[in-house]
Amino acid sequence: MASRTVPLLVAMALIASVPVHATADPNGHFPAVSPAPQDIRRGGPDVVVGRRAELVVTDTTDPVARVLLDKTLRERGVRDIDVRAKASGKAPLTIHLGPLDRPDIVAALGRTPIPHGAEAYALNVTSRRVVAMGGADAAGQYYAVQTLRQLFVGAHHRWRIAGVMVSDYPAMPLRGTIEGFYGSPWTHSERLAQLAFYGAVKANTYIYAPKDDPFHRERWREPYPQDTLKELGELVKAAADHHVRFTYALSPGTSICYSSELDRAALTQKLQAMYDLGTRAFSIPLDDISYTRWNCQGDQETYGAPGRAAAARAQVDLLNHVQRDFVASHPGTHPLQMVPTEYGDLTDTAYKQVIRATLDPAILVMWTGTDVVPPSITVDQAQRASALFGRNVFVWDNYPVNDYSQSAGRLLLAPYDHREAGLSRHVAGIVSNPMNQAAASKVAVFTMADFMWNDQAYNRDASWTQAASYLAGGNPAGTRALLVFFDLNHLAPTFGPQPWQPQAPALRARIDGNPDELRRYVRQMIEAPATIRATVTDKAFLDDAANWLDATELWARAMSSGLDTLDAITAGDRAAAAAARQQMDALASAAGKIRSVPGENRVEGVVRIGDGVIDVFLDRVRARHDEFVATPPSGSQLDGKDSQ
Ligand code: LTM
Repeated sequence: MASRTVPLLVAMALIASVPVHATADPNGHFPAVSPAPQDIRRGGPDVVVGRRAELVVTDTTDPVARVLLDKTLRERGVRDIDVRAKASGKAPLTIHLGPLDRPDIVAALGRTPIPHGAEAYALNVTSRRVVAMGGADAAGQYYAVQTLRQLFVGAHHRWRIAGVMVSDYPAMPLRGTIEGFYGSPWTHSERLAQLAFYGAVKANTYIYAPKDDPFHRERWREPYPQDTLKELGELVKAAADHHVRFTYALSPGTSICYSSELDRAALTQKLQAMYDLGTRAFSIPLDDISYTRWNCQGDQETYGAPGRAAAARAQVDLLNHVQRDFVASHPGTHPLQMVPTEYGDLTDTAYKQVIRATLDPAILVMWTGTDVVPPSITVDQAQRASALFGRNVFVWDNYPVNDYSQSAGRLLLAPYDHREAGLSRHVAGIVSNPMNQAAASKVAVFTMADFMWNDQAYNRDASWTQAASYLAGGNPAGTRALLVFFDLNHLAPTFGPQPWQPQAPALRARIDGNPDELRRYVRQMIEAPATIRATVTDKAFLDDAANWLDATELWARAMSSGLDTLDAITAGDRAAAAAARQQMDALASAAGKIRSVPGENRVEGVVRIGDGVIDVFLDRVRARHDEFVATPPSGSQLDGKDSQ
């Protein structure tokens, strides 16, 4: 075996040194990979995938990555997978998976630039039908396979792997979501599906912090019932299976007595129960609580009269205690995270001064931006926030969350935007706070994960298209239909009157443009719901979006009748104009009656689709028609038509 292996390694090193075509491939001659890798370039021709493959793995191979690789190959028609510790040199396709420094992987990576740092990986597809995937750690190996999954081109039974070299690593250490909204918490199966999705988009963090889980906030002292604990244990395990860090958050601020030994013990007991399930990351959110009153007389005696500085002293006491006496004494536990009570501004206050000066430097501090729902986050703002809290802040980004009144009746499906490239240098990471609707949140979270991995390369439209393609399983018609649907749900509100993302920009551009083009687009809107239902296999997404899909079709048909009305007016056909107008009004009235699904949107209401654009267009048609009706027919009337 050894005598065969050495020449193979030499041969592979030679292949790698053969000069190849371009460096980066600006023409996109290989599939788009999301999140965009730091460095991807064509290294040689595509490699054909047949029924047989050899997998070179050792005990240094990440088991989770290996399972994913096996699944990937089988999905692409590979039936016969030969697993070995050393390559035979005879297989039609050989795949090496393991650490970046394993000799066979080093050799097969050839000229591929070797990345460094946590979660980094390199991947090389060589013309000798060898694929090398090496990770800086177990997560890196897993991410290499997640990239490989996107490199298959062709179709059923005729698959190829694009001949590329990839050298990749995340820009931010912490990337993912915080289930931190008000309203009905996600279900167990929704959470399991989310964890798999995070793995696919290379997000490594899920923070469990549902405001309306009573055991998380209002009844924080009480242990979880056994069946809930069992489910939490399953989540911890599922997270690990996707290289996601399950982070348990306990939010005691509504009732805690900071100076009470009993309360501190209750808090650490609750964390201990989660540690025993395998949790190795913890957070103490202290957002949305009053800090101008104490919950007990003891705090008044220990910290003085209530106020910002006193609140910060009490919180720091508790948090430093948890970091020192729980986190530091529990092997494998990551530094504690916290959400300050002042989480959404850049004002230096007595509260922030105490946090900055006395909070254990190991503890991560979250920050939502310059507001609760900020319209933008700049590098300068992040730098200032990091200076105020004395450490790089961890961004809790309130997008696409829809638990507040301005988002009543909405799905927020716009791509991540107005977050400045370069943030990765000044923040510890970003997590999305998603919608009550877990599956529909995938659209925004997909694009956010793109930004978190590689903020410098982030392109909102490209990422949005990739998100649509992901949901449509690569189906082009499904992807197009989803983009039309997303556009009608593009509006992202703030707490103020001005939304931070505009509504339906693509439709608005067509309304302002060529009428024929608008007709074609309205037809696409009418057809989009049926196409989406036929192509998107994620049933949970279809359920989340059901009422919005129904509303889309009705509003689109109303627009179509509106266009008919305008055409009839142009033709001077009074009867046809009246009939089309009547139909338009009936359809708009039916569309305007569709409401959000009870129990889903925290703030329920009429489903809003393309509002401010469709309704404005229909009003314009009404005004035009009213004017037409009020104008006496010119000349004689023939067959109910005005003379022209
Ligand atoms: O944003 C933070 C830190 N806390 C709460 C969230 O729980 C809530 O989901 C968002 C949006 O309403 N606003 C908050 O203040």
